[in-house]
Amino acid sequence: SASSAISRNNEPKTVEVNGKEYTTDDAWFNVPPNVLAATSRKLHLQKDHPVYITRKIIESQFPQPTYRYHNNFDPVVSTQQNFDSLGFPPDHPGRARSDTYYFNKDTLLRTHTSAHQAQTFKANLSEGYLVSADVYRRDAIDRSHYPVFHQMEGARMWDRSKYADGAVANAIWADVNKLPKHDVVVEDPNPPYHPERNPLQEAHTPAEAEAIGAHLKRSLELMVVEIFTRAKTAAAKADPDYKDEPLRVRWVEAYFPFTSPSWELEVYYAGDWLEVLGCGVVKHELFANAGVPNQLGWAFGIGLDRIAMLLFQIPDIRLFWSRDERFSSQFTGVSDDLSSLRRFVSFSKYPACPKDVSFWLRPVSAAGGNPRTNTQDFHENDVMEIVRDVAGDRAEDVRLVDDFTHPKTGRRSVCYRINYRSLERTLTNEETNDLHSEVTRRLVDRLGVEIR
Ligand code: FA5
Ligand code: MG
Repeated sequence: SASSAISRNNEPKTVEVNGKEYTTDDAWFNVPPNVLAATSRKLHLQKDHPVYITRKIIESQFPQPTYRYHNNFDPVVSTQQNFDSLGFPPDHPGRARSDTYYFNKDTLLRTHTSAHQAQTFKANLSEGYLVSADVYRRDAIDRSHYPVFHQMEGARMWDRSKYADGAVANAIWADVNKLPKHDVVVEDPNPPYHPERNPLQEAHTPAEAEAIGAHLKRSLELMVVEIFTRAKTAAAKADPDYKDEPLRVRWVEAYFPFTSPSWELEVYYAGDWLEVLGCGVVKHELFANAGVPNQLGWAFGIGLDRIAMLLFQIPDIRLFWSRDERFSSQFTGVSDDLSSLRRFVSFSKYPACPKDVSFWLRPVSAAGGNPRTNTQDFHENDVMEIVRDVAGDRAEDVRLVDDFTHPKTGRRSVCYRINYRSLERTLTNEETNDLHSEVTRRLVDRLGVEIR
């Protein structure tokens, strides 16, 4: 459970998360109560929750004991774990307070499950692992983004010292050939590595990088095929006229500071390519720093909530947090009998109440105030955060609907449309008006903007 001791100036001085206390620091602490409260939910551990079911299905594709499962790592980690150990440069934007929830300068809510790579490599308990966990990001508000979501990290390692010189690549290929085949057409125009865009590491021979990449891609394709086969079966059960659209999957090159080469896997869904995971060949430095310099292998990180949305056709990511029986009852028993998996049937939504707020940003020249709110440094996440803080789950989405720069004065004004809607009840006019006035008040107070 999460709680905080409130001091006189209304800023918590210590915060408790899952039974541990953290000292906050005024300059860095930026975790609102609703996000703090989410640390106790652990949806990936709640039997029959869609995130739990999705975890179980993916785990079934990465069997024990080759893969060891870790589902209880604490969400509070150090900047060392979340960033430094993974080679994030000191000025990486992900470290900014606008993107990450901090307790103090050195302590934060993990933004990804990769925060646990170093410790898991170091423990070196198995050839592979899966880490499932809640992760936290200050992000946009819409149907597919929520400040708390769940990731699963997977990794598979081989120990070079167990093989004769140069033979590890053959051993990895032998493991590739043990994997089942699938018949989905995968678009993959990418070379196994590319000197500029996606370089081979010095520590690897071309044959090693190719073998690791092949094992990685085949393993993840099999996982996606499994998910989508189950999703199709579930959809066909719900709708006898269901048209079976062939699964389309593609690999695109990517960049992560801790893997090279790196890729993302995208799935064609509802008329668009949807990114479902990032992955790559683990950088040698991570293994060397973890005291296991003979290891080589791959890692991936997948968004469980997004996969669960696809699997069950769940239209809004906030529904995962609902305690409404009409939601939870639809998944009862599925964990123990995956063949009973059905697509989600939407229940009627309560009415939405959109409200606009328009404001001028401070001119760049203006002295004082919060420098982040001048025309140049304005950061949309600060608006999102205020809305989330005030309205919590009662804000369905926030969209920029107008962005105007005055031709003479150069002053910029923006207009955001906030859609208020509860998943649990009809909001009264009075309540929505109160929420909106509080949002407006905080925009002025905290960001120093001028309401139009
Ligand atoms: C990462 O977080 C990397 N740690 C992944 C990784 C692991 C790469 C190991 C290499 C090796 P990224 O920020 O792209 O990457 O997030 C990974 C996945 O999490 C995305 O593909 C997406 O499925 C999911 N995800 C990211 N942001 C959100 C969000 N706001 N809401 C829901 N899902 C999200
Ligand atoms: Mg990504």
